[in-house]
Amino acid sequence: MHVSLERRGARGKRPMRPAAHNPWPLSARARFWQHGANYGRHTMSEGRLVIGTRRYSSWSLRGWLSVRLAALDVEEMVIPVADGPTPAIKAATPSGTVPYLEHRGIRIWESLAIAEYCAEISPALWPSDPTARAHARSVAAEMHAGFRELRTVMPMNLFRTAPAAPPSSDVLADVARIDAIWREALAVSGGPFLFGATFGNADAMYAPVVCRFLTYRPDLSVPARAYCAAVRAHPLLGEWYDLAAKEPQAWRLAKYEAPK
Ligand SMILES: N[C@@H](CCC(=O)N[C@@H](CS)C(=O)NCC(=O)O)C(=O)O
Repeated sequence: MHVSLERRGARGKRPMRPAAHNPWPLSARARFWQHGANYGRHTMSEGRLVIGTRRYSSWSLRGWLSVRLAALDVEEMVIPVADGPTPAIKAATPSGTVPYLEHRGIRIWESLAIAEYCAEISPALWPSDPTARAHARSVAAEMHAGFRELRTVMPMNLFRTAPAAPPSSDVLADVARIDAIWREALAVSGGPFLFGATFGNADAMYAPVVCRFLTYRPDLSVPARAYCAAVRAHPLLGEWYDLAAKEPQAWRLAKYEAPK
C-alpha cells in the first residue's frame, strides 16, 4: 500500500516517527518523498488526520482546513484514492471515507463533524454572533448535504485543463444557489470571507467548490468571483495546492483527468 505520513501541527512542522500501533508502514521512498531529511526527528503528536489524494479529494480538503485552522497537533496521512472505493481507506477509517480524524483518543469522521470538533477547540471557526453562527452552520450543512449534481459533473481536480461535461440545468441550478449563498453572506458580513475577515468553517466547506469553479469556470457574479479569489489566496489553500502538485504521477486517475 502506498501512503504518506507527515507531521504538522501546533508544535512544529516536523514529521513524527510512525507510532507502534500505526498500521500503515511506510516505504523508505515514501518517507523521503514526504519528509526529506527531517523524517523521524520528532516525538509524539496528539493523533492523526487521514486524507485522500489532495488533487481530487474535496472532502479531505474540508477536514484538513478545519484541522489546520484549529492548529491541531496531528500527523497527516495521505492515502491515494482509487477508481472506486479504496480498500486502504476502508481499512483505515470507521466509515470507509476520508477525512478521518483521531485526536487525543477521540475518533471523528464526516467532514462536518470534524468541523464542529475543531470549533470546540477553536470557537472562532464559527462566527461569535448567534445569528451569523446559525447562518454559517446552515450554509455549511447545506453544502455537506447537497449539490450532488455539481459534485458529480464537476469533480474536484485542482489542475485539470479539460472542460467539464456541458452543464445540465441541475448543475446550473446548483451553481446559481451557491452563488446566491455566497452573495448573501458576503453582503451581510462585508467579506472577504463568508462571515467576515477570517476564514472559518463555512469557508472550509465551500473551498472545494471554489477549486471546482477555478477549474471549470462557470458564469459567476462579481462578488462570487471575488470570493473565489480571496479563498484561493488564503495561505492554507496555497499550501494544499503546492502539496497536491508534488503528489506522485502514479496517483492520477483517468476518470478525473480525461474529458467526459
Ligand atoms: N460525507 C463524507 C464524505 C466523504 C467522502 O465521500 N470522501 C471520499 C473521498 S473525497 C471517500 O473517502 N471515498 C471513498 C474512497 O475514495 O475510497 C464527509 O463529509 O466526510
